Amino acid sequence: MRDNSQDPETRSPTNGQRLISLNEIPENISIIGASIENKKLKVTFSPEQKIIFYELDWLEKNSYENFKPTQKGWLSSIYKTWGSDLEVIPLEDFYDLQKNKRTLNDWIGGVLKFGFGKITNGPVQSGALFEIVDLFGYVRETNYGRHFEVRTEVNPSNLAYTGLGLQAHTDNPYRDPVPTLQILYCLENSAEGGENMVVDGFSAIQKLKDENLEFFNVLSDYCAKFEYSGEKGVKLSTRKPIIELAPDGELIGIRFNNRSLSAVTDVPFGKMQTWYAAYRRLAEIIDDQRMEVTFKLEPGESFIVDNTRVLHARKGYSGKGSRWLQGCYADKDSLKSAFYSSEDT
Ligand code: NM2
Ligand code: OGA
Ligand code: ZN
Repeated sequence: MRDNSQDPETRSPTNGQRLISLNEIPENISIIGASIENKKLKVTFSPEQKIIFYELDWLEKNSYENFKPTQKGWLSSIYKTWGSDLEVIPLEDFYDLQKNKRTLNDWIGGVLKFGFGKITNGPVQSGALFEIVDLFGYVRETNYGRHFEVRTEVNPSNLAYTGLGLQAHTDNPYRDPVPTLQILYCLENSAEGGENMVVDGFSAIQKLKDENLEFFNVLSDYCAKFEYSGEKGVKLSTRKPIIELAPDGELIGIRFNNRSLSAVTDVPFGKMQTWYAAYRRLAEIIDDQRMEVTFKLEPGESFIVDNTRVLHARKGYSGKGSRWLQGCYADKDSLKSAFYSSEDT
């Protein structure tokens, strides 16, 4: 409690940051008096003889006696999982998001809850995707550039730059930290095919866990390995589990990308068969049409995904016509920050 005092000697009134370090608080600290005064809790600490007032609602909000982590794989209540029956997807008009703070905030809230969102009626203009990032945060630059052109190329450095279908995946699992948001913005899409699908990875993992606890455990207990070295001067490799849990068991991420999984060498010999069976079953769940929401982007439309949770896919395309998307990465911390800071105003 002493460490969490809100008085101006403990916390800066201008920025809220703590001014003291823990070793400035005497180790033999104790409370020698407590009473309610003016709807605040007044506490006297010895040996400092320091009197601190605590707002009652602050104490209530920060009470930790009810925190009981449940079983492995528990999901924060801010998320709502979904499948193909998802009725209302977070969808908003490009210019309404720019003009109206409340509209923007509701839409961001939806993206945080469902892990993806769509934007319609944007300009059919190269670089317009940056205007979406500008609504809440910053571009995450990588070896693919500040943004990348997703269209068919000769000698492609990545299978995304072909007309092939792409199984549902998360991007860049070979990177650590992984980009936590991706935006894909459509400029041309007259080719045959080229629809996009999104799949809730957390929902898929919950299904896997309900079906087979051993499968869930093996994919969260052991590291897979992902790599990318498709262009000169780049050799990315990361050892992470397909299902990522926080130390208290919270489900916090999925890494799934058939193109980038490398030889998995960190699963014990005796568990490898189970690991592959689990990986296969998870892939089947992910590929199940009952899990996916499908749309074909029109020029000027785009979507954003939480790349730690929602997988995206595309159907192959060919024939007359063309397809051109621009993509970029950004991060979820600023999306959350934009959402929660607007609650204060
Ligand atoms: N691109 C589109 O993570 C991946 O390798 C998927 C990424 C090349 C930036 C494609
Ligand atoms: C990607 C990707 C999908 C598409 O660029 O990461 O998955 O619709 N593209 O082209
Ligand atoms: Zn992708």
